[in-house]
Amino acid sequence: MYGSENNREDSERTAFRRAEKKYKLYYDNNASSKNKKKKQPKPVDLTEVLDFRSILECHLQNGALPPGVIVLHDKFTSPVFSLQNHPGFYFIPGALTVEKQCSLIRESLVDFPQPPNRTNHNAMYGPIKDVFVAAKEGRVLVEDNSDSVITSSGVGADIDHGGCKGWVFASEKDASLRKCRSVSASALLRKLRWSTLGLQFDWSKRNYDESLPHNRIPESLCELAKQLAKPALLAGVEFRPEGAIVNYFGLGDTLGGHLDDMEADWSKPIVSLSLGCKAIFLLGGKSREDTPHAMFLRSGDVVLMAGDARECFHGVPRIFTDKENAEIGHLETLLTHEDDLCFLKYIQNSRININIRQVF
Ligand SMILES: O=C(O)CCC(=O)C(=O)O
Repeated sequence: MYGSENNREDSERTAFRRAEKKYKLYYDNNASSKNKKKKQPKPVDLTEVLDFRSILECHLQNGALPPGVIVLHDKFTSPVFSLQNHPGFYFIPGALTVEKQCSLIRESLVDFPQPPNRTNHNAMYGPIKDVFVAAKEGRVLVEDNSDSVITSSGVGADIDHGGCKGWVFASEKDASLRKCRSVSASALLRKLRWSTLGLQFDWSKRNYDESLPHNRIPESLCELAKQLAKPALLAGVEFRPEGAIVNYFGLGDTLGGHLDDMEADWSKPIVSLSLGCKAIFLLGGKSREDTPHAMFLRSGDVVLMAGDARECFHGVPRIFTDKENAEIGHLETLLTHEDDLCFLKYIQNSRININIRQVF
């Protein structure tokens, strides 16, 4: 009782926390559902959530804009919006083509979590290669504590060390024969929360660790980010993508209010790409006491945060994975090839965010 009272106070202490709580997914225990087994999400009031897609449609039709919303560039690939009281914040609805969204989804699942890029699984298992493929093949990650050489016949015949020493992927059959700790690749994929590209971010020290092995950000992503960063840059100023964080969200996952303040030059934007299920993004002020604006982020939307906006708290309290609200029909019509069905299955319940930064 004491604990729950305390938690309630804590969760309602600041305006930002109150907004997070308002939009977060809660289940309705008392819902009079015919199917008692299926948990019902509590209804949430979305009337105050800014919808830049409808704002874009109205603006294209008759030039109208809701109070507080401004247009910064009409001549970019699509109009770039901002908020009157948030200099340095840019919203480009539908900036990514459907083809680009699909290729970024594939890369985010297959290529971006590959070593030397780090993921949230590194702390527990060390570097793991090919999690997505292993999940597709129904493989299991097992702790390899035997000294014996693994041969292609006996137990462990189907073992793939995949660059990781202590833990290795095995077939389900081999995993069951080995009496050691194991976790299915599909569980690892479900629990994948982040991967880092380019310069590796050390979450425990909250800084970039240049001593960690890393590859450069893939060229195509680099070029895309440079192009998208333009509305936030003065003419002739260059944006150098040096690090990126890929966030993976499943049902009920949230990203708490935070600042991205570990980069040297805050005049350079963070270029943030949304893929998959629709989300609610909160953009607050420089204090957690400032009431945040809530807005929908859909697959293909791009947000830039530069200058003053770099000092503003922001977070993602909600993703929508139900068919009606996820709004990923355009992905469903493109990811129909047999080879793409595994990506479709993942993204139907998930959201991916790629945010690209200049570090120095
Ligand atoms: O998921 C998003 O859209 C925001 C991500 C973000 O704020 C971050 O990684 O710092």
